[in-house]
Amino acid sequence: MAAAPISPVTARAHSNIALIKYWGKRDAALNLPAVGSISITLDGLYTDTRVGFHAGAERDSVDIGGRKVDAAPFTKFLDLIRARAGIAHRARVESWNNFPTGAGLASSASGYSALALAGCRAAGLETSARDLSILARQGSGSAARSIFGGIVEMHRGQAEGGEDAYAEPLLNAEDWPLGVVVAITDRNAKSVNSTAGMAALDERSDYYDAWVARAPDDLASMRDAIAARDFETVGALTEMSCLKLHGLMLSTRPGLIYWNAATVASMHAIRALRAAGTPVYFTIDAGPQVKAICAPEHTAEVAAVLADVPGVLDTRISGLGPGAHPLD
Ligand code: 2P0
Repeated sequence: MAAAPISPVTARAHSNIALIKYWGKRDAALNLPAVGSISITLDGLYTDTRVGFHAGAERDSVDIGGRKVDAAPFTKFLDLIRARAGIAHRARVESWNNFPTGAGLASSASGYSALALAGCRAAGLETSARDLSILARQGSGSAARSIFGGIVEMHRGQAEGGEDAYAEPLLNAEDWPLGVVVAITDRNAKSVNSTAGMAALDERSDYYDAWVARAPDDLASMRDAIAARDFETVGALTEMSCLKLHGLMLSTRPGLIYWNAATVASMHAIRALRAAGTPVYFTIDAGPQVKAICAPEHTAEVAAVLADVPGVLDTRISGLGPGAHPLD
C-alpha cells in the first residue's frame, strides 16, 4: 500500500519492566525472541519522538536528547517503514527520554516503540497496534511490549517470519494499580548492551537450554497469578525470573555482571522490608538499577528505604502507564 508522507508526527511511548524476562533470540536477523515475556508499562518513564520524512534530505538524521547520534541503526529500522509506505524520503528524528539512556531503564523499549508509532504516522501509514508491536520488535525486543499499556504479554511465536511474535495486553493500567520504585545506582550507559549480551547465547551458556525450556511454565504461572490478582505470587515469580535471568547472564562466556554493590544492597533492603511486613519484590534488567514492585500505597515507604541504601543515587516512583500514543 503506497502512502503519502505527511507533516512531522510526535509520539510518546512509556518504558516497561519485565516481570517474566526476555533474554535470547530464536532469530537474530528478525529479532525474534527465544522466550515470551510479561511486563508492566510505566507511566513515569517515557520517550517522546518526533519523525518527519523530507523529500530533499540525503540521509536520515537522528538526535537523542538534543545530541546528534549515528543514524545507521535507525536507518535500518526506518527502511522497514519506508518499504511499507513505498517512500524513499529520508527522515529527521528527534527523541527525548525523561530518564537516563542505555542504563538498564529500557530506553530502547520506549524509544523504538515511540519511533514505530511516530514513523508510521509520519509516513501516512494506518497500522494496527499489533502491526506496530511486530514492527517495534524489529528495533528492540522489549519495544514490542511498550506499544501497550498496563500489564502486557509478549509472545515468542512459532512462525519463521515473526508474524506471531507480538505483544498483547493482559490487563489495562486501571484494572490493577501497581507501583514501581526505581532505584538508580549508576547513571552511566551500561558496558554490554542487551543485543551483544544475548548474541550466540545458545553456544555461550550451559544454562540456556533450561532457560528456554522452562519459560512456558513461568509464563503460565504468571498469567494465572495476574488473573487472580495474587500479588504475593506475582512478586515471588518476578524475583524468581529476575534471579534466573541473572544466573543465565553470569553463566554466559564471558560472564555478564550487571550488578554493582548498591544493586545487591538494594535487593537485601527490599527483602528486609518484606520480612518486616511490606509486600515488595525486586527485579533487575541488563543494568545496575533496581526496580521494586509493590502496591501504590507502599511506594513512598519503599522509596524512602531505597534512598537510604549506600550507593543509591536517586529513586523514581511510577505507576502503570498507557500504551504508545501520538502527542500531536
Ligand atoms: C526484558 N531485557 O525482558 C529483558 C530483561 C533486559 C533484561 O528486553 O536485543 O533491549 O534490542 O531485542 O529489548 C532488553 O533487551 O534487546 C530486555 P534487543 P532489548 O525486559
